[in-house]
Amino acid sequence: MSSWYGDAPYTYSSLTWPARPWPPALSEIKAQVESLAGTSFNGVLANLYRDGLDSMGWHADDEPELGPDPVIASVVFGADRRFVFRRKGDTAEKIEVPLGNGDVLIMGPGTQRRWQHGVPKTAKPVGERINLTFRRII
Ligand SMILES: O=C(O)CCC(=O)C(=O)O
Ligand SMILES: [Mn+2]
Repeated sequence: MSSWYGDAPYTYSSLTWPARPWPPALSEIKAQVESLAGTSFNGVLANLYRDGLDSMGWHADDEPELGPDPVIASVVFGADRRFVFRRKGDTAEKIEVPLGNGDVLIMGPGTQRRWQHGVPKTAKPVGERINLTFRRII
């Protein structure tokens, strides 16, 4: 389950999300991740993983409206889930980044061009997880 907040519309997985005003809590988090990432964002995709069956398949956030080499900041709340990277050209090796409640992952230049990432399903009993990915629509 996802929703988009931002100054511009965003097309993601063939769906177009309209521009939507920033709730105060999200603009506060945005300001903090902007200072961590050293760049500015104008939208956030919020994802809710209700349990271990909710997942995110392999993908790169490389839509044209993010520009040629976007920086994306990801903030996690709630349950621990596996967050995994694999190279676009060599998918055998997986690199897992442990992300827990309150963690921030900055996916810097080159990440979306060269890597895919995803959050696999898990059979373990896990609670809800919310992920915020801050993006810049050009
Ligand atoms: O939930 C996550 O940690 C990743 C979400 C993600 O990759 C996305 O929204 O593009
Ligand atoms: Mn992504």
